[in-house]
Amino acid sequence: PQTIYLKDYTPFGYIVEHVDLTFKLHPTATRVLSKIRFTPDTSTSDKMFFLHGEQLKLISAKIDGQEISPSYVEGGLQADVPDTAFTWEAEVEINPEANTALEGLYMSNGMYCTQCEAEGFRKITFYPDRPDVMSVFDVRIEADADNTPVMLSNGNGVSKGEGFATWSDPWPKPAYLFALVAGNLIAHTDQFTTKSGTEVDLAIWVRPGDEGKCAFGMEALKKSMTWDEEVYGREYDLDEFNIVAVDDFNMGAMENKGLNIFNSSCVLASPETATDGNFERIEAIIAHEYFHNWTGNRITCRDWFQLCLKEGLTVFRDAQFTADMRSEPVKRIDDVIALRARQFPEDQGPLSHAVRPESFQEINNFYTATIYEKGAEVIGMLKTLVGDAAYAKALDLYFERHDGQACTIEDWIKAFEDTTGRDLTQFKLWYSQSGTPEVTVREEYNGETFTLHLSQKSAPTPGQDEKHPQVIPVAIGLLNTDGEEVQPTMALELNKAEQSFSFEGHTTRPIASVLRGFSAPVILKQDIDNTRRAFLLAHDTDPFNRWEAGRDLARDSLLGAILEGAPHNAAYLDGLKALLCDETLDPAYRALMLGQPSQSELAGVIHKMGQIPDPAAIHTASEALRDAKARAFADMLPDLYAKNQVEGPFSPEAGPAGKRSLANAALALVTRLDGGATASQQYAHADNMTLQLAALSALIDAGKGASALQAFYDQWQSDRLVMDKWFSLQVMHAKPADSATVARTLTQHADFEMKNPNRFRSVMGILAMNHAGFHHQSGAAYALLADWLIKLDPVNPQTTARMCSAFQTWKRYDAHRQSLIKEQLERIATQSNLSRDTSEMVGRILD
Ligand code: B3K
Ligand code: ZN
Repeated sequence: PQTIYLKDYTPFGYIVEHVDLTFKLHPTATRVLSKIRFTPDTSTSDKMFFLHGEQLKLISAKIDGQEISPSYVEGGLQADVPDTAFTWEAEVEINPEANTALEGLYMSNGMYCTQCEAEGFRKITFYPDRPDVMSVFDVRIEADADNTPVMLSNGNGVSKGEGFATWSDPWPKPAYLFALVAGNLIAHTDQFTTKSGTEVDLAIWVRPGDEGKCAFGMEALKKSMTWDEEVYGREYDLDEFNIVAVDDFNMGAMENKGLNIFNSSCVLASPETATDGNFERIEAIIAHEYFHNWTGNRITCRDWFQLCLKEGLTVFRDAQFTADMRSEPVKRIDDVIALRARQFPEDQGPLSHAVRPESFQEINNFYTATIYEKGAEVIGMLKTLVGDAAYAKALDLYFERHDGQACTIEDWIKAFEDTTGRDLTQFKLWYSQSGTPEVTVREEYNGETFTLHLSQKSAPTPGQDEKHPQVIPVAIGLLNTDGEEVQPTMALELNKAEQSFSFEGHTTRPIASVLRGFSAPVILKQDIDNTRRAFLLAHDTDPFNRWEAGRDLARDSLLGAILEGAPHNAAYLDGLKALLCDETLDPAYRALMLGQPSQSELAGVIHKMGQIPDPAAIHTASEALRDAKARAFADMLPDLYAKNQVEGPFSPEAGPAGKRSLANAALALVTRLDGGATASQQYAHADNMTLQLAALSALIDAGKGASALQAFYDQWQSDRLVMDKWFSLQVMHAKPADSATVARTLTQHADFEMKNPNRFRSVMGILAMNHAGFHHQSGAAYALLADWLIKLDPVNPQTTARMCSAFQTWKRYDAHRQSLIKEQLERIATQSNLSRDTSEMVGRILD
């Protein structure tokens, strides 16, 4: 396969003035008629007329009304065209039903649906399918009125009648934002008035039967619209905003202009069927896609190397939104847990790449935690460095200067340089240098001056042997021994390999709280003992670092147990106990405090220490620490559980959700003591999915899940999203030696569907997340996953390629496991007709 390089960017030689599309929908033979007005772009020199096109049957092509015979080339066609404005017309035939890759126009349960980002539009018609080609689109859809009464596309509805509908989108957009949905759909509707007084019709379209699961998403949408007006001054810009829920979808959702398409798992929710975690995620994804209207759609990317321009910024914006709607510290902690779980392993293994990569084979492989989450961290650092007011000014300038354009990271950075007068050249290394920097802190005190000696170092990553010092905002605060702040939070700017920062006038030695709020995506190395950590756990005034102190204690306790067979750290358990009883603290925050580093995170830490992680030992120690907590907190757990029961009708708001999460965390520990008695009561009385699922998990862990699992199945077998949970839970909670067998058995279940990405992930994706099960020494799980990736690749390359990352950490493990994994990777690599997606991923992992 061909490698594409950032440095090779050249603009398209033509301007697309206008696009007219007519769709004659048919499940196996859809006709797409296009009429496109092109003008040569006099500012460019490249006058080769190339249109992308894949899997299209060309019926006819015309230029200015004259039939032509274009020449087919790899990935599209070329034609001789006039050197003045001309009209291109084509008719093509496509087969939506055969499209199991879920890219382009496809069918899901009888409904037509599109996914065009990144390069799916070329599977719909011949077009310059690149994000820097923007145009206005008029669309006419024709379909059988009985089966397909609803027909939607981007922009505003213009007309509709028996068997047709027309749409017009006045905002120039790249083809990746094109969308069409048609089928038998029902709308949950509402209205929103923008701050300048425009009425917007809102609708969430679902399959009949799902109408009752839209209300929460609609509220989230209205909150997002208000928030973007208030915080970023951004208003919505069309007369209508439509959201559609579709069951078969490769990712979470898609921000098509005026017509967002969602994986049904990311929009449909009711108290009975969705957990608190689902509600929070739905609210965040609705916000994320809505926010793209400005950061992504009005201002888009020049090329796919600039993907973080829209994704990093939009993730950052949705995180701000969630922090405002819910709890800021809880959101920050959740995000750091996710970053360490997903981005750190990526950045420290063979798939490591820069936030703005320099090359790729298949762009779909670069919708990664690095582009999204590290991309958002980079924006957070920029905001910390320039300050809130300058950030707001820079954003205003960015929107004003670049509205309607396809931009680069240079444009983004320039908006900050021009508002602040700062030179951000060194900061830009965050976009080009891959890997997770390590920041080491050493303290010095002479009776008056307290000094922090900071240094930074980055390990080599694929293609980048040498690293330069980056600009790292290290937020710190100083406490006295009573836990009072003697230096409020301030950001130190570390921009050299080594640097010292002194604080004068401290007649007693202050206690430093370093990297507050996780002010940079780095690994902090601080030589402090557990007494200091216990002090910070009890007293740190920064809620993130207070949580982090507990996390560090837990990690050390686990490492001691895993590597030296040491008993669990009593200071950790005592400190944690005091905190759990502290009713001045938010229950959601206390629930997070009860957590501990995941087994794969521990494996990563042990690997970084230069040792070989043993998944079985890590599992044993993790379970033992949970047992130790259950015993140490035995006297207070029933009370903690009882006090955090929520009375009254279900509300998914942060307050009650936090109480449920603390009660459920207590339940998991109580179950270790009472063998499942409390859990079976909770299961019997649960009237919402959060309580029902937590009880079911606890029962499975107690070895008493069989009848509840059957009851759950009987209750929910007709609800696809709940059934995904039923599949996941069994794999997630399978014992290490049983995991592969449990997963294999589930793939033989009548309700397992490999073609539905949610269902596939709920078994195979979860298997890869069951650390001790996946890495069981038998190698059974490696082989099972590889079997299924091989089966899925010809059906759905995107989802297959994404799941190959389960193997990305393979070099952490012992020679036996490495050879087992290598064998599977090589088996995948040598399949004939392997997709470009999967072959790139496997190639990079093996490299
Ligand atoms: N922009 C889409 C992701 C498209 C993925 C293409 N493989 C969703 C989002 O980030 O909002
Ligand atoms: Zn996005």
